[in-house]
Amino acid sequence: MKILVTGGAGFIGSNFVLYMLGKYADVTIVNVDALTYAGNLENLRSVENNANYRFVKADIADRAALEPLFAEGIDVVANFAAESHVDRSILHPDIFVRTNILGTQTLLDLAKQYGVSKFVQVSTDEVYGTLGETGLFTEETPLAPNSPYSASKAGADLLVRAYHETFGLSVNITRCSNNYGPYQFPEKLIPLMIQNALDDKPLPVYGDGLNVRDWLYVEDHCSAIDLVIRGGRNGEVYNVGGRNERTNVQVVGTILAELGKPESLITYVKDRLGHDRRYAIDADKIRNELGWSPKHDYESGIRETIRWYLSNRDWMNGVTSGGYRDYYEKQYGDR
Ligand code: NAD
Ligand code: TDX
Repeated sequence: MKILVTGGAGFIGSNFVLYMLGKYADVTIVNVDALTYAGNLENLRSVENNANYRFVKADIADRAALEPLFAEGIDVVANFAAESHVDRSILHPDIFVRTNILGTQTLLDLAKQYGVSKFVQVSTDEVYGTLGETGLFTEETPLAPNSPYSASKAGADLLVRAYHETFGLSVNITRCSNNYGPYQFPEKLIPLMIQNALDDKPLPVYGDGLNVRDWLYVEDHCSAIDLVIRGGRNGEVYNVGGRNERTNVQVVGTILAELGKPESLITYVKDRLGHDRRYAIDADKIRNELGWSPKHDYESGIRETIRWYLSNRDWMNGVTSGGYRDYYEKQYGDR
């Protein structure tokens, strides 16, 4: 099986590439990534000489750059590439529309033209909007995105649906809750707080810190996508989540305790605009239909993750300093 993975140099995409190449000898991966600020090829150092892996630097909205790859023959597209950070979408919505919507549509069009067997769109629970104190998002929950990021992801989901309904393209959409684990860019809550705590800097908690996220270890998201690629029913949406609801202050408290740092580092700052209050996923469909279950419980997964950042401070420092961006030049030159 030849899979075109987009955004494979990002957090979840790189974990997915490592997961698939580690698990299967008969899977070939072409990783297409534009290497924005969030793309880091160092994550993939261990597979760069693997015969079943190839990296191509390209923008998913650049049809001319992608077409030769589709012309070679692709079985499955797994579209991870996206602008992914809610705060950045509040500052610069335009790039979110370009990459997340136009980029997805470009890929869909090529998938249709070249007869790809399946298109898997890696979406997010944020397309459902926000929950109150109770309830869970199911696949039937109406889309009600609140940020430019989630609106652009919802737009992409609707285009995936439209290519299925109108052109008969075989598709699946996965909607996962918040991921944590190795290689996450330190703009997101968990790595940012770990880094600040290690540097004895204030930990900026938005609003009252009581917003709830449903955390899933990244490898469990990867195993879900693998199952959907192999067995997802054509046209279906699958929610993915591990029922690990935590308030942001709970998450930050665990990080401080684990690192032996004082709670006085917590600093409450101005709330995020349009800040969704609570996410929680009902993942019964993927559990029942595809036999998915998460392997990592939150309490040990978060500790394992904190230890990973502690023992990979070079990775973190490289990302923070921007030094990781030299890697492509050194490794790939003009290619
Ligand atoms: P990320 O920001 O870490 O990685 C995104 C990757 O996409 C980067 O490597 C970047 O270089 C690449 N990219 C961006 N624009 C591109 C373009 N125009 N062309 C080609 N490549 C481009 O994001 P992530 O956290 O790994 O998220 C991956 C996917 O999973 C996204 O689609 C996101 O919406 C979705 N998702 C993320 C989470 C989460 O908790 N992080 C949860 C659910 C779903
Ligand atoms: O400095 C911070 N302080 C803070 O209180 C940051 C960066 C975040 N937060 C809060 C905002 C959220 O309630 O922590 C929570 C998590 O924030 P993020 O890590 O930015 O994640 P979130 O906004 O929930 O979105 C993430 O999960 C769903 C990913 O970034 C998305 O790509 C994914 O779709």
